[in-house]
Amino acid sequence: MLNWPRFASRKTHDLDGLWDAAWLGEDVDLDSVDPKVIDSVEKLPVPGCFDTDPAFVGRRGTMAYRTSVRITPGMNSRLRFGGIGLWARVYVDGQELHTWNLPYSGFTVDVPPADAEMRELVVVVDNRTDRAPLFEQWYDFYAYGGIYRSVSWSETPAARIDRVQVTTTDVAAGKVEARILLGGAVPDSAAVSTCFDDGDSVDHGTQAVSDGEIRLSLDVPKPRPWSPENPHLHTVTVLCGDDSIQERFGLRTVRTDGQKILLNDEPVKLLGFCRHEAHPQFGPALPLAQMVQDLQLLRDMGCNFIRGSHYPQSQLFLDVCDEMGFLVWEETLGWGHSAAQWECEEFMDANLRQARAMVRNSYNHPSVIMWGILNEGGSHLDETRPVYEGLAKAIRGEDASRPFTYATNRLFEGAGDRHLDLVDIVAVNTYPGWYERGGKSTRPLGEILPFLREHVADLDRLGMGDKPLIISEIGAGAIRGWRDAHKAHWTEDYQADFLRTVCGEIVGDKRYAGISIWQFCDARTFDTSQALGRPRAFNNKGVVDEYRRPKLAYDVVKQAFRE
Ligand code: ADA
Repeated sequence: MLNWPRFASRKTHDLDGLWDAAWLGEDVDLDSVDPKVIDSVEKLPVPGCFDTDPAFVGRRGTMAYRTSVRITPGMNSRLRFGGIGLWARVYVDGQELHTWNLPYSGFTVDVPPADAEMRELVVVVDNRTDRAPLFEQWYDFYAYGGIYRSVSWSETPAARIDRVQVTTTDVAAGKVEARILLGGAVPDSAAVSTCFDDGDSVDHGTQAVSDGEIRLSLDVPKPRPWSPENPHLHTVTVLCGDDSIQERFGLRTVRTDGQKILLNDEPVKLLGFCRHEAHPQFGPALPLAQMVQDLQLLRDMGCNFIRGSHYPQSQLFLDVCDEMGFLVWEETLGWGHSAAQWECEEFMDANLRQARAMVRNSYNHPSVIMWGILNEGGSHLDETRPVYEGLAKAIRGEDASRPFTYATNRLFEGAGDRHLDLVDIVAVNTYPGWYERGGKSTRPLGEILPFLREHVADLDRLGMGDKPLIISEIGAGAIRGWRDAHKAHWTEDYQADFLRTVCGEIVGDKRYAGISIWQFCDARTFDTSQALGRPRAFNNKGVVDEYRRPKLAYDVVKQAFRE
């Protein structure tokens, strides 16, 4: 189910469902796979993760998926994949068309026309971490394998509209800029008309195409702003040549002003959680019902904010956030990078491709209010400057309408964080009272407030005190059901006291523009490198467990946020 954009004039085939599948093994040479001789003995769901299925649980290796589709002979086509893990090669009728190695990122594949009506699609998927330059075994979340987001096949005209990016320039007056991105056989000029919601269509005559795009300034009739309290959405239908597209967007602006984040020119305090797209039985292939339930729980706790850690989000999830009025930080895939990665050209190239794809896929979601990169990267090192600078430039080049950030845990390291001049919003991950830092206090809870205050002082020292500050991670682990009068680490009691202390400081203090507590739900991680600090091979810092059953801290946060 890929909801937006919609292409009413195209024949689009939804390929979600049960596909044929074959496990090819753990040590497959991917270049020698012959898509024509795949002996499919299994059936697997798309979207789905093969390594959460009982038959293949925990396996690392190669799965081939196959389906077929009846299309109009002679038509150009375009496949849309919402996201795969970790690596995929796409074949149609035995012909290799595309290889993709960016997990979680949506991508498209152009399919040449053929005389046949029935077309066979084979997708070979591999979940070995060495296939994907942006995923490493040391990350603190499990690398799932499969086609874990929706797939569709649409028949396209030779000259097509790929997307229309809508940017709000004046909320009250309903003024927007529309950037019509064309693809295929791009003409020099094209007849364009637009229509908002279910209103009348406006003819814009013949427009010149420049660099594959047409830009228009448009007025939205009966404009209604989008906000968390009133998440009103508009649609725009654009006809251009023989193709048409309908995009959904919200009228809202977001910017920073000194230490504040402004939504529609009003200060907003971000209160929420970091959230993994994870479930023990589905991995990141969460059913819509689970996404909605997650958002209902977050809303019940009084949250308006989600940090989509640590990768590009499901488009379906963002659609629901648009409709339910959540504010989202979307970020590129990454976690605590190594020295070797900074020097690797493939790493930089993959980051750039991924950042651009993320912005292009999510541009029209009003819920997405900021872009992030490189969670806990080496931002204290001068040698990482080119990567941070390159990504900041690439993201701002794609979208100048949203603030840019990265989550740092390097305020203290060496001379401190070196790249905060690049961000619009400073975001700090910090774990006082959980991970030991020099045994400064006899009771770990006592470490929390001094450390938070030290972060604020650090920012002033680094000359960054006039930017908005978000505590982008802070949390404590708790095993659900583990209660103890000593309130030791891992009890629900300790986590509850911990988050009461944290929220007591941050919620009411204007210096903090927001908080995303680590984390919403317990999420699976690897049972290797992290094993001892991660009982059950889960990151247990959720205020609900992996099945969304609340811990004591749930009500603590609810009380603090709702006040
Ligand atoms: C880091 C990281 C999170 C998680 C957390 C923890 O800050 O960004 O993904 O691993 O630490 O639980 O320690």
